[in-house]
Amino acid sequence: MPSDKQLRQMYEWMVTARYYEERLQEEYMEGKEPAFDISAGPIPGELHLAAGHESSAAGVVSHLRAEDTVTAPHRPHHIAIAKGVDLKRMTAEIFGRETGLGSGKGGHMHLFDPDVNFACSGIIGQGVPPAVGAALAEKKRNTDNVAVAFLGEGAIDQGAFLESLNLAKVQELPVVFVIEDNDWAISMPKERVTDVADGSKRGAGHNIPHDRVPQDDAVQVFDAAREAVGRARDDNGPTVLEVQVHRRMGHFMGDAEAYRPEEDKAAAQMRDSIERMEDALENAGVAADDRDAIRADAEARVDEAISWAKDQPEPDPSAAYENEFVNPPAGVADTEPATDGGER
Ligand SMILES: Cc1ncc(C[n+]2csc(CCOP(=O)(O)OP(=O)(O)O)c2C)c(N)n1
Ligand SMILES: [Mg+2]
Repeated sequence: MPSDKQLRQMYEWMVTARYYEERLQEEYMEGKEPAFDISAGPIPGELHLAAGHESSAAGVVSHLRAEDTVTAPHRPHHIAIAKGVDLKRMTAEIFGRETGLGSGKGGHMHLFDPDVNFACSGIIGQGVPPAVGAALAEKKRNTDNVAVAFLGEGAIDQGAFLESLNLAKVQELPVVFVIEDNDWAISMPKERVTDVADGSKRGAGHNIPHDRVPQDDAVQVFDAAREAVGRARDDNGPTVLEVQVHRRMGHFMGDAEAYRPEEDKAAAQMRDSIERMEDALENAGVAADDRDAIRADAEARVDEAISWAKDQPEPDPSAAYENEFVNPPAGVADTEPATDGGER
């Protein structure tokens, strides 16, 4: 059971993430309607929101420190916020600004903050092998730091995940795999791609301890994650932990979800993890005024980060070829980079 302080911290992360994404939605839709022009507005491109996933980040990251590594998927904001990623620079990145974490080139799916060892990627399952690599490095350095890879249930049949489980176990690495099961991979319901309802059982085939939290209750996640992270920190190897979360929105902003049964949409709205946290705080004797103050502080911080980010300069087009892995093909570097986003 978390302490009062930990409960407050979890609540703060959860309400920060929820409000942050509500504000991003408003900003994102600017200029995109009526025909949903995905390239228009201050946040062009896709935006995947994690409303309904907050409990998994809050419960797990409560047990982590800055030195621990976290990798996240394309729905990263709740995890990044809990891990302590700089909110202003993260927001500037989402708005494509020069002072963003990746100089405005990565966008919301590619946030990297080396100060708190956080990275995420739009490639499904991508973060899993690097988390295992980070765990291997920590083991070789003889630290007690751990790594956590968050992934969606849609990623657990990726070869990279299964290979990572094997290596993590055979080397007894300090890593926790956290599967956020929201029942959907874009428009694909889980039961159409796997016969295994409990994805944490992927661990069993590799002799890895595994657990599943059947509802998005941050306190239950906290308890399960204490064991999993503790096992890693005590050098007792990996764990697979699955958390039942809910996708309260479409896969991405603008997704009309024509494929999704109405009952499923309604079920995702029913018992919200943030309400559960409010009950937990109430039971722990944290007064409603205190909860309101936590929420108000979180909202002020988010509003400040968003207005700061919107004031930041856009990157100079001449920086487009900086920090690339390879030189541009012959002839490309001599041409002016396109500034209008159009075809060249
Ligand atoms: C390797 C790879 N294959 C396919 C995609 C396209 N894609 C983006 S999100 C997604 C579904 C992911 O589902 P899940 O892992 O359950 O995460 P969720 O979106 O539900 O949080 C897919 C297939 C991709 N980004 N990367
Ligand atoms: Mg999913």
